[in-house]
Order: sequence, then C-alpha cells, then structure tokens
Amino acid sequence: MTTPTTPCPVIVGDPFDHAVLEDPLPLHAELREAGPVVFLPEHDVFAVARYEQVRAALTDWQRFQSAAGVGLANFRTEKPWRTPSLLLEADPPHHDAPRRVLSKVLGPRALRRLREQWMADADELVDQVLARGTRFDGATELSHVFPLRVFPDAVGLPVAGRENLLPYGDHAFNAFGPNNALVAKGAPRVEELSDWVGEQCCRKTLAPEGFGADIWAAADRGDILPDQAPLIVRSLLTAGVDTTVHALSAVLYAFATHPDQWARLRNNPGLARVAFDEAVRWESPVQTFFRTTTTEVAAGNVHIPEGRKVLMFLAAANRDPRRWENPDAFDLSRDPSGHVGFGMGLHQCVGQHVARLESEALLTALARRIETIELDGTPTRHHNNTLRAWDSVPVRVGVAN
Ligand code: OVM
Repeated sequence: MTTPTTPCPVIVGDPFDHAVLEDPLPLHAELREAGPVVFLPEHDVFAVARYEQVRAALTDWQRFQSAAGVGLANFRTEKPWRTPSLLLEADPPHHDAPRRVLSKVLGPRALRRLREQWMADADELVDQVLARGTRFDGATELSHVFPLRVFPDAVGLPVAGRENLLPYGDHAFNAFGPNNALVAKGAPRVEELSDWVGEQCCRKTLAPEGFGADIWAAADRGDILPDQAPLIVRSLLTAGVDTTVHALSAVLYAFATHPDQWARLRNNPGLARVAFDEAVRWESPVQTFFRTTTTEVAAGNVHIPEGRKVLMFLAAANRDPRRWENPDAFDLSRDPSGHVGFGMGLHQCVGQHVARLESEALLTALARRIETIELDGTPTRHHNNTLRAWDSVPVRVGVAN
C-alpha cells in the first residue's frame, strides 16, 4: 500500500461492503465532510464525493483518464475482464469517432421515430398490469419489464436470449468494483453471457433496421472501422438495459414515497421529464465511477500522484448540500440540471435521451391511469458494486375515474 504524499483524510472501510450498498448515504456524508479529496486504504485509492471535485474530475479527461479503466482495476497493470469499451474505457482521440457515431445513432432523429410506439407500448403495459389489480410490484412488473419491451427491439436484437441482457449488465457493473462476492456470483456465467452478447453484435444477427444496423452502416460509410462496430453495439447492450431499469425503479420508488409529488405530476404530466432527472439526481442509479490520474493532481492541499485510481462518488455529489438546497428531498419544483448522475463532460451518458424517452413514456402512461401511489410493503434492494437498484418495490395504486 502506498501512502499519500501530503496529509489526506483517510476513511477506513469498504464502500462496496453489503451494509454500505444497503444504505450508502451515511458513508457519502462522511466522505463529503472529510474533505475535498480523501484516501480509502481498503482499496488503496483516492476518492472525491463533493459536487465541485466530482464535476471537476469528470470534465478533466486529460488529467483523469478513462483508458486505464473506470473501475478499480488498473488496465495499465491488470488484464481487463473483457476487451475495453471503445467509448467508456477510451480517451480522445480514439474515443471520438465511436462517440460521434453512437451519439448520432441515439440522436433526436432516431428518438422521433420511436416516440409514438414507445408511448403506446407504455400504455399497453400499464393497462396489462392494472388489469391484474391495483397492488403490484413496481420493480418486477414495470421497471424490469418496460425497457426490455422497447429497447432490444430498437437495437434490432432477435427475441431469443433477451433474458441474458440484465444478468450480463449486472455483472459488467459489478466488475467495476473490487473482486468481491458480487463479482464471484456472476463469474460462473461470464463466458456464456459474453459469448451470447458477442453474437448479438454481429451484423448477421441484427435486424436490418435499428440502432445495431445504424452502427454497421456507419462502418460502411467509413465513420468507424468495421472491426469497431461490434464493440459499439456491445456498449448499447451493456449500458442500455440495467441502467434504465434501475432508473425507472428509482422514479417509481420516489413517487411511491412522495405522494405530494405524484399529485403534482398528475396535475401537470409535462413534469414527467424533470421528474426523471430529479430521480436520477436523488437516487443516482449509477453511483460511482473511477478515473486514473495521468499526472500529479493537486486538489486543495492534497496531491494525488500520477497513475492513481480516483473513485468519483456521483451519488454523493448529487446530494452535496454545497450545491443543492435540501438535497435529500425529491422535489419536482427544483431544477435538477447539472446533476452528475449521467456523468459530465465528453463521456456523459450517450444514451440519456433514450432513457428519458423510456421514462417519459412510462410516467405519462401511469399518470393517465393512476391517481395515487403508495408503498405496499417493504421494498428490497438489489446490491451491485456500481448500481443503486431495487429487487422489489411493492405498491398500491388508486386508479383514476
Ligand atoms: C460500455 C459501457 C458504457 C457505460 C457504462 C457501462 C457497464 C458500459 O461502453 O460498454 O457499464
């Protein structure tokens, strides 16, 4: 273990421990209070948890690189569990062509084409759930279902094997953390799931229309190299399902515990979009990412040496009282823009508009039919080294009319 060269607050304990994953808020407060930069001896890494420092690290890609991996593993010295992502685990200039391509594929034109269908799909799902009764599980019956109804079709995936998407993503997000029991749990299926994902990225597997085909068309145009296309499709499959599933759970849980905010949305369904971003700020479905320093970096009076991992607590930044008034309140009247739940800077979530459309569709459909929503039992967390998630959110709703 290396000790920091200048005095730096030390926080003992493991942020990936089960007790912390169950309720990370006390640790987040402790990290923010300890100082602008802290040291975590458990994993021999530095960490930032205040909004100012998290945002600064996210937007300084030259000194906080992604190419050495955005998990705990340092790709300079450790072999990644899979070929690094061309987007997430790359820096300019290599990062830029794949990013440009994916950003266009997931851009406004594509979303305009999907909007009407996704709105209808959300109405249908909500009708199906309500036909079964007014008590249901918001996680397993809505948020775990809706993204899988619309997103794989939009990519152009065959129907067989779609049940692999969530377990693959869950493992990928666990793999950003330490090699703990959560990673061990996923290990037995890694090869099988990776093989399946690899096959879905081939041109011949993908439908002739969709995000997948659009990525291959970009290779035909020469915007990316043909051997880059499968890995860019892989980014969609890795980052596009679990994230939206858990973000939808977050917004449902937020409303089920804030009836006054649901009443507000009912009165003004136009608030669906701000509600989603406020829920992403409030719960931060993606809790953390790492960067690696490319030079010695001074933050306050702490000097982080070159080549060190820095853990960025997005979730803690999103509730930093230095930035947010009453940060623990889920409040549709605040402006949540500027939250770092989607990151910030040149790696900022390229699929965020897709996620917002999924959420807008589901919330609009729910607001049409549901007058009241409340918890109907104790929700249970799903633990993941990177994601804040729910296995179950039992709710009881009052149906309109
Ligand atoms: C990727 C990717 C991007 C964002 C998040 C992520 C597993 C993966 O490009 O594969 O999480």
